[in-house]
Amino acid sequence: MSQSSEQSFGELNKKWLITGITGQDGSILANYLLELGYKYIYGVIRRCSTFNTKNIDSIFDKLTLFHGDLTDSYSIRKIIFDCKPDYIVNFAAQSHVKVSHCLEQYTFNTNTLGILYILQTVKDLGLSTKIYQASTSEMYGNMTDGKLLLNENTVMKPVSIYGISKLAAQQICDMYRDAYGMFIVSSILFNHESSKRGYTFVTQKIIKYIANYVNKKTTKPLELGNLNAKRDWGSAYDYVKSIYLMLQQEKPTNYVIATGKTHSVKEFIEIAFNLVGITIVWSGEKEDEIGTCKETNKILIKVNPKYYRDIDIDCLIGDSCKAQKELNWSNSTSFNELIQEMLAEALKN
Ligand code: NAP
Ligand code: G4F
Repeated sequence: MSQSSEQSFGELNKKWLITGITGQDGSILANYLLELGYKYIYGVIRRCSTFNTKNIDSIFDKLTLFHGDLTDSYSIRKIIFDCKPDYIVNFAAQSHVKVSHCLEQYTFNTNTLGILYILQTVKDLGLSTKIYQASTSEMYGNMTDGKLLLNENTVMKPVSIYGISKLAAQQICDMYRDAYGMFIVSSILFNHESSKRGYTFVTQKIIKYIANYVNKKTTKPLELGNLNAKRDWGSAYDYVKSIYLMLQQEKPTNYVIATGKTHSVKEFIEIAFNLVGITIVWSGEKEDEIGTCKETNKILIKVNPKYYRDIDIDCLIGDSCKAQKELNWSNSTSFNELIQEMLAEALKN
């Protein structure tokens, strides 16, 4: 066996522990690691009264799953003690921004204290585990109107409980890295989507509606909140690859992962409907704004203020130059391609 094949054989025997493996990113990362040839992939799943494994059903037999919860420090300690992983990827989170204002304490317990339990355990056990923390563009708050691209050095002023909980988590990670020399990477992920995205996030909510409308499963309009918010939307498949690369570097540091382009919720709607031959015409203002089908005059989009946020971010757009340079990572899916992929998948079901 050559030295490099021995090295890659050694690497592929390393153990990965993924929290949040049933979510969008966790399930995509688990699939990607299997494709790369890794054998030991462990995941943390929560006890649920209904099935929550839809995203990992196709690879269920190739994974080792542990019941655990980031709010239960003992369960996290025990899982890490039993697995002694080479990598921990912490995707588990109460990841819904609007819900974070209803579940403030729970959001902190999961998103902030959860990673703290992981770090404490790895440190106490003296493991040399490489740790990844999923940070978010929500940490910036309203720092740009679209002209300034947000990067690793931009000042952050989060406006949601979710954003604040994640900023505190990132600061804890930075402190552990500086104080104890641990390999800890946080990446500031801008919005990223796929067909595995939860249905309460705006992109998948729109896509699911269009698929149902086309398949004649609904005739009612789609109700949404802030149609003018702008987000930097990328593909979860591209973003998960960047996370793998960050963990293969010699030195840990934080990275922004973004496409560098921003689009409004309205633009997403227009493009997605266009793909099924419908042109949306907007009229009215604020709560009275509606989107009508040009071809039939039927109202397809309505605003329902119940989906408004107590405070929202108007615009997000990121600068991933550092990741492009140091990781040789690049975004490979355009906004239109992302919408096409999500819609094609939804129309199959
Ligand atoms: P997601 O689909 O909402 O998945 C969240 C995962 O966390 C699910 O597996 C969920 O389990 C699990 N989880 C929630 N609370 C938990 C708890 N208390 N203990 C253990 N597990 C728990 O999120 P995602 O889109 O994959 O995002 C992955 C990570 O990246 C999250 O940390 C998110 O905050 C962050 N992030 C995402 C984006 C994005 O655009 N997707 C952008 C920036 C940052 P159940 O399946 O049982 O609910
Ligand atoms: O799809 P969203 O819920 O994503 P949001 O709030 O940007 O959060 C996502 O991205 C973050 C990265 O910046 C992640 F950290 C976080 O975990 C999550 O993955 O909402 C996007 C925009 C918002 O401005 C919202 O007000 O869409 C607007 N919107 C309009 N109508 C709606 C709706 N959002 C949702 N969820 N549902 C609506 O009916």
